[in-house]
Amino acid sequence: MEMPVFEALNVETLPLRLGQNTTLLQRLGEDWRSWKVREVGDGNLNLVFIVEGSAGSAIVKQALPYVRLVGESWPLPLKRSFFEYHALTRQAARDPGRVPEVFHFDGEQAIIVMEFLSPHIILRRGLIEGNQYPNAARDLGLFLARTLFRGSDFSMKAATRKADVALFADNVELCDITESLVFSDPYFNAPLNRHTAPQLDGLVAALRADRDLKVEAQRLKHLFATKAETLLHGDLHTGSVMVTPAETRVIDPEFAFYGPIAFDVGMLLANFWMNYLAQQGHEQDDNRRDMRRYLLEAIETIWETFRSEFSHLWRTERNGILYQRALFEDQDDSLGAEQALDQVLHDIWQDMLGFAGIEMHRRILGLAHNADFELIEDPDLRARCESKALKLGRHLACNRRHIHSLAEINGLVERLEKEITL
Ligand code: SR1
Ligand code: MG
Repeated sequence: MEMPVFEALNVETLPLRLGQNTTLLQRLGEDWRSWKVREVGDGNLNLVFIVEGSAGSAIVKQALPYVRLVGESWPLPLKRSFFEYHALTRQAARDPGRVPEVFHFDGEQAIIVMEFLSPHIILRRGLIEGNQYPNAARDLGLFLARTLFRGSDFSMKAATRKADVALFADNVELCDITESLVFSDPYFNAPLNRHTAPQLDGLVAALRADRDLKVEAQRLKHLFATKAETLLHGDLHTGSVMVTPAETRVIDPEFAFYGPIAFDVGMLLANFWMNYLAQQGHEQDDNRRDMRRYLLEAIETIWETFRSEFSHLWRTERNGILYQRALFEDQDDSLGAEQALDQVLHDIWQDMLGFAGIEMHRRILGLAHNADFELIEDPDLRARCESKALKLGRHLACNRRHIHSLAEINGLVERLEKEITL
């Protein structure tokens, strides 16, 4: 049998190509010729279409065989769509209602058809505009705890988890992006790097010459590559979250693979800290004092919710091969289980701070920058904001074993924000 050839969709061909799919016809309406199609993808990798019919709407996401941000010179396999689909199904089971519902998956054409979230917007965009989302931090803390705990050996049957580790181990190329772009490229003059120049040149040179920082970045890469602890989202920044004032949904888990719990937590918190340090570049007549307070509180809420939900799951759903009840609760030693929980959370805390620091560096020094800083037009002002995040990132990565509370970090963040010099 001949293999169907991959073909990228466009707004004209999409109805013709998907108009025979019964699931879609049910969702969107039978008259596929009148579907309205818009391409809205602004991410680094894929095509994303909104399709509206007489009966409803859907998102059609298609992977391209290359990195959209860079072009065909950087090939990237279509199978990332398969991993995204499988991650979405697992996340939906582990934290119901938090990810878009999947309507249809076509592995050969790398297409996922899923729920169109409306009127949701990308959280990063909303935060840049100075909007507050009262439920987002708690929802994200719950998502982290539930997906990361329930995808681990604390909870899963060993055979199921090992099969899943094997399945996601094939997401090699997307892991390679993270391994290079996050953990290594920022710390040397890699070809695709860029930063705000010349303003940041001195600081960038100092960071690249910083032996302690380079060693910490590599220790964190070592952890990322070898600690297959749980099924990660793998790219959980504020651009992977969609919100309304009431609702929070997590999208885009194509980087999913088995790695350290602390990675998703650290990456997410880093993006809140970066948004905080970018606020100065976005405030105009509006004073962003309340917004800054909201962001620091959101960081505390994410972490505290994560801790408390993780602890709850530890006490109620710890049925995997690790820290078995037979050794603790069943021997009337609940205190032992609590002591072990403290140790596990302590390790996550220290590693999460490190991953957060490295994530801040790569968004300012590497290939993939974030809109929080990029949308600040004045390069001097942008560089002032970025330099604060670079310093914070270095502190978190190198001193994480001596940092004991978020209050301590948030105090430092407030002092940094008030600094005037570069
Ligand atoms: C080449 S891909 C660059 C970045 O975009 C994705 O969203 C990930 O964050 C990746 O590191
Ligand atoms: Mg993405």
